[in-house]
Amino acid sequence: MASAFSATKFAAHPFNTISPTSQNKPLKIPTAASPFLGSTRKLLRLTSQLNLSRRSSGSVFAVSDVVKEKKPTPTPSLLITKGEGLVLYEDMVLGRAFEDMCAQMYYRGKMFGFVHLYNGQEAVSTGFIKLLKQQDSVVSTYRDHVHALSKGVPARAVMSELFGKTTGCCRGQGGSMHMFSSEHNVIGGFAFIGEGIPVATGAAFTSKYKREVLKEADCDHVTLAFFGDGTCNNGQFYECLNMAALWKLPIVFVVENNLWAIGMSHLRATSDPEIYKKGPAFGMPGVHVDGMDVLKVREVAKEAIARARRGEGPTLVECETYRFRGHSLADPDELRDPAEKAHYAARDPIAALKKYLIENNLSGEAELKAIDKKIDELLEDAVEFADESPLPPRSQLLENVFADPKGFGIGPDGRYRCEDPKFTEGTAHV
Ligand SMILES: Cc1ncc(C[n+]2csc(CCOP(=O)(O)OP(=O)(O)O)c2C)c(N)n1
Ligand SMILES: [Mg+2]
Repeated sequence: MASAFSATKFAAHPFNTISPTSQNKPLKIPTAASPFLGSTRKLLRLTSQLNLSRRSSGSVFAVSDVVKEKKPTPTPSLLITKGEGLVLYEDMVLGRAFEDMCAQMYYRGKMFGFVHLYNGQEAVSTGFIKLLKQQDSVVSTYRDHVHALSKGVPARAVMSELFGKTTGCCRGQGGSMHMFSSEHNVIGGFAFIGEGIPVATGAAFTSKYKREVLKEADCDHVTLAFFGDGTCNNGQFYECLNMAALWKLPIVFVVENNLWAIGMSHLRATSDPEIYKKGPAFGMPGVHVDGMDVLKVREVAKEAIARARRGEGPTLVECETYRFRGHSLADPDELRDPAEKAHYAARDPIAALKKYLIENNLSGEAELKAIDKKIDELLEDAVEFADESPLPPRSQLLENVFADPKGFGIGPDGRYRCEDPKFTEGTAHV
């Protein structure tokens, strides 16, 4: 197997940083001052630092690298089997099509509040989460639908949650930014940036505690914490890196660096934009990977997850990615440079994997089209199911809001106080 990412190299030294080689040309960042970017000097420094094609230390192949280097016949050195390739393809198509359907439903007034889509970033979710076991945990952000889908939460349950229906994975009480499923160990989408990182750190601590203190020898669960570039300027990120490294927790911090935090350029907001370098500062490996290439992401994820499972501690992985839509569906997306958008559109992770599968005779147009069709049907069904599902009863409003069932939410008669007419009149004695 043409790997990749030798495990020994990865784990050799906790202060290692590993960079990918890539044929992808780095984004040409404009040198003229722009109202949305930082100083030209800083940009020039970054352009030269991020010149991926000049990075040394061979390690992870890009889809395009492999396609270029290999003959179009399957060989034992391919990075994936046919079965694995189809799983990755189906998951990414599901993520993309689900989000496109969300946009349609949002504009038809079926969803409320902010809805943040994941289009363009699929290789990160798929590349990582498809390697997990059911008992491993995922912690997300407000951009969480696709993480939940990759982890196995049914499309019906995610769509119904978005519609605010009782059949949703949080019975309609969470909505777009709060996907949760204890069955699938999706332990939350979080609307406040950085808020999920301590929760993920706690989950990883639980796994370690079970294994080492409670002597549950088979507890080797790993937690993945997903969050964005903007979130890495938040204090909780640093506190948790410290704790995770100190206690060697089984966690992978996955930064989805899509270059923007709403309308704030990453380059303008961060003193050192190369986020992966912050790992070694805390004594854990930091890895940069092309997040538009699912095979590269998967190779990096494999080793980071295995390292955590072996009890060797956390890893910080920075995935360079891009969102193909605005920050949320309320964002007209007028700030970003069309040239930048075109640069990343040309690196669409689904198109790249499709090309790889076909050129290596792992699949063909007809087989992939059949997957696309299956996903379309699945989503039609999810929308129909969500639409027909009932809304939660009014009494569910205060459920899970108060820890003490005899507290504010429930009156002495055992009924919800909101059902007491005096409550809505504002005359109830609480
Ligand atoms: C604690 C906190 N401060 C501010 C916000 C407002 N806010 C919402 S999204 C966002 C940008 C986050 O960017 P990034 O981490 O790069 O994630 P992306 O949206 O790009 O996936 C901010 C500042 C928030 N949600 N929480
Ligand atoms: Mg971002």
